[in-house]
Amino acid sequence: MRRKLLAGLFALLSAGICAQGFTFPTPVFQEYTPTDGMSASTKIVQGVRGDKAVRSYASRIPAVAGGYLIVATPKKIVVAGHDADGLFYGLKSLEAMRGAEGVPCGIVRDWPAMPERGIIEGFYGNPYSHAERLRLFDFMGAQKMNVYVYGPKDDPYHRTHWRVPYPTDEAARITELAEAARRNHVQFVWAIHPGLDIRWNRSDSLAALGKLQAMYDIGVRAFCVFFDDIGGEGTRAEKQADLLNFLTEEFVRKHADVAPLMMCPTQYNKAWSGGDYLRTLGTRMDKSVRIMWTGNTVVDMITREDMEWINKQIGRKAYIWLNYPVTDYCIDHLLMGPTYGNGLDIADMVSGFCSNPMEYCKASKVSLFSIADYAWNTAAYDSIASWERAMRYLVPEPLHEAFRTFCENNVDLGPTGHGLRRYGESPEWVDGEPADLQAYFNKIGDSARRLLWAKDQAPEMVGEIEPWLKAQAAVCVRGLCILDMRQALATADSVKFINAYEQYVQTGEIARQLRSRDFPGSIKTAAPVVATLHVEPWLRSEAKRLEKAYRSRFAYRLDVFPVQAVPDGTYYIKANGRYLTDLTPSTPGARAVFTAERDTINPQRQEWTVELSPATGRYSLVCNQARRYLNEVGRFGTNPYSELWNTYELTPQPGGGFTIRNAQNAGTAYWRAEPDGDGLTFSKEGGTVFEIIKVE
Ligand code: LOG
Repeated sequence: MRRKLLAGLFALLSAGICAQGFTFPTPVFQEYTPTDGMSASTKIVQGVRGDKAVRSYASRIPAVAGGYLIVATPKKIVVAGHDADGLFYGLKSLEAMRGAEGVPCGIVRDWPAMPERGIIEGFYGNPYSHAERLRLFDFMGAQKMNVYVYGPKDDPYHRTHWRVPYPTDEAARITELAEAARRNHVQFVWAIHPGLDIRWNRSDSLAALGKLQAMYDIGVRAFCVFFDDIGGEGTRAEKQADLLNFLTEEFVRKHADVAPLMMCPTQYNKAWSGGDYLRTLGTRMDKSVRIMWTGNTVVDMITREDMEWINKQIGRKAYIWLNYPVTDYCIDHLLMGPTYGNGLDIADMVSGFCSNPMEYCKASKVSLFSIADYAWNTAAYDSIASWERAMRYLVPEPLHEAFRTFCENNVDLGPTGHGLRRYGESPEWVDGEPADLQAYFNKIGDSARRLLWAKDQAPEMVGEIEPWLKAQAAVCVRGLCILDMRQALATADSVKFINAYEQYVQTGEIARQLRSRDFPGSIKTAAPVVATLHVEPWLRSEAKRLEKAYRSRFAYRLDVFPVQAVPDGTYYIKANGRYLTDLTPSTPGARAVFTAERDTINPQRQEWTVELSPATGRYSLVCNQARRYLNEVGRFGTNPYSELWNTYELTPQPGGGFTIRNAQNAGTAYWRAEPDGDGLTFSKEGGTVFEIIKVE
C-alpha cells in the first residue's frame, strides 16, 4: 500500500508538481528515474566532469554543454555537471526539488535542447531599470536561461548616439550588470544599433570598433550589431557583412575571451525579405556570426518549415528573436496568457532562442518562465502546464488564485498591424444565465481588489499590473451595472435603469483615465484595457442594446444617452490623403504632422483613440503612440489634459467626412490641413474635411 502511494507521489513528481506544493524548475527533466523515499541528507557531493569527487559518476553525466546529473539517495546527494554551467543548473534543480521533507530520491539526467536560451531587451519604450535587470538575471539563472541581449531602443548610447561612450555612472552600472549576469551563468551581450546614420567608411568602422572596445574595457565580453527598423544607406547587405567581418577580424579574434558576434539583419522576417539581401549576408559574412530572425512576420511563432527556409537563405542556423510577449506596439495590453505556437521540433535548427519581453519586467516573467521551459526541453514542452507553474512560481498562495484570474483575463492583444492574436481569454465568462455572469464579474472584481490590497505581499508584480487591476475592477462594476440594467428593464423600473446606466458610464470614464507609466520623462504611456477579447465587446454591445430597448419604452431621462457621430474607437485621421501622425513621441509639445505613408513599424503613431466625452459631448483625440492628446494648436499637449479645452466637435459633412473644431475654452477655430503643409493650421472661417477611418 505504502509503495503504491509513493509510486503515485512520484508519478506526480515526474509531471513536475509535488504533493507538498513545490515546483520543479523544468517541467519534465530530460530523464528522470524516481526511487522510493526522500533524502534529507545534508551531504552534497558536487563537481564537474573530471573532478575527483564525481569521478565514479562520469559515465552517467550527459555529455552536452550545460548538462548535469543528480543522484539523490537517503544518504547523500550527488550533483555532477558536464561543465560549470551544468553544475550550476544541477544545483538550481536541486534547490527547486527540495521540499519540507528534503529531496525526492532518484536520478535526474538533464541537459538543454537549445544551446542558447534567453531574453533580448529589444523593445521601444521605457528601458528596464538597473534593479529590474539585476532581478531578471537571478530569475534567468534559476530558469536556466543563459543569454541576455542588451538592446533597448530608447537607450541613446545603444542607437541614436551609438558612437558615444557611456557616461561614467552608466558605464559602472553596465559593469555591474555584466558581473551579475556572469554570476548567474548568463552571457551579457551588449548590442550596438548604428544603422540609422552609419556611413560606410573607415571612420565609422573604427567608431564601431572603438565603442565595442570601450564596452570591453568596462567588462562586456559578447556583442551584437542591430540593423533593424532602418532605411537608406544603412540597409546594404554587403556593407553590413563587411562591418561584421571587420569587427570579427579586428576585435573578436584579437581578444581571447570575446564570444562570436551576433547581428540582427534589416530583413529580419520573411515578410520583409526580398532581393538577395539575406543570401548576401549568408555568403559574405563570417560563418561565426549568428543572424537573428523573428519568423515569417515581425511578430510570429516559429515552425520547422520557417526554420528550413531561413537557414537555407543564410547558410547557418538562425538565432530566434521572438517578438513575444513584447507589447510596444499594443501598449494598452498585458500579455499574461500561455506561451504557445512555437514548434516542438525546432531545437536542432536554431543557434539560439531569445524572447523580446514587455517593458513590464516582472509581468513578462509569466511568459519568460515558459520560454525557458520551451528552450530547455523543447520536445516535451506543454504550454498550459508551464503557464500554471509560472503563475504559481511568481505569485504563490495565498494570492495565486487571484493572480491566475488576472492572467486569464489578460491574454489577447486585440487587432494590430502585426496580426498576432492570442486565444482562450476569460474562459470562465459565458453569455448565459445572469447568476453565472454575476459570479464571473464578482470573481474578476474580487480578485483584482484582493491583489490591490495585498500590494505589500507582492510589491513588484502588483506595482506593475496595478493600473490593469483597477481596470479589471472597473470591468466588474460595469458588468454588474449591465445586469442591473437588464433586470430593471424586465421589471420596467426606469429609475433603477438610469441609475445603473449612469454608474456604468461613470465607471467607464474613471477607468479610461487610468494610466500606466505616466511618470515625468516616460517614453510611452499606456491606458490599460483588460478582457478585450470577449468581455469588453460584450459590455459595449449590451450597453447599446439595452439603451435602445430602454429608449423604445421609456421617456424618463433620455438626456443621459450620448449623441454620437463617431463611435468610440481607434481611427486614422486623414486629410488630403495623408495620415495625422505622432512622429516625435518623446518630444514634449511636438506638432502632429501629416505623412503620406502608413507606418507599419509603429502603426500606433497614426492610430487615434477617438472617444465621446460624456462631460462635454465632444470628442477627445489621443494618439496611441504615447497616449498624448492633441491640443488646440495642433501640438501634443504638455499641460494637464482638460476636457473643456481638449475635446473637439466632429461634424459630419453632407459629402462624407468630418470637420473638426475646437470648442468652448479653446475657442471655436476649425482645423485645417493645407495640401502642402505638414501640420495643422486653424481658421474661424471654415475647415478641412477630414476622413476619420476606423482601424480594423
Ligand atoms: C523591433 C523591435 C520591437 C518589435 C515589436 C525587431 C527585430 N525590431 O518592428 O525593437 O520591439 O518589432 O514592436 C520591431 O523586432 N520592429
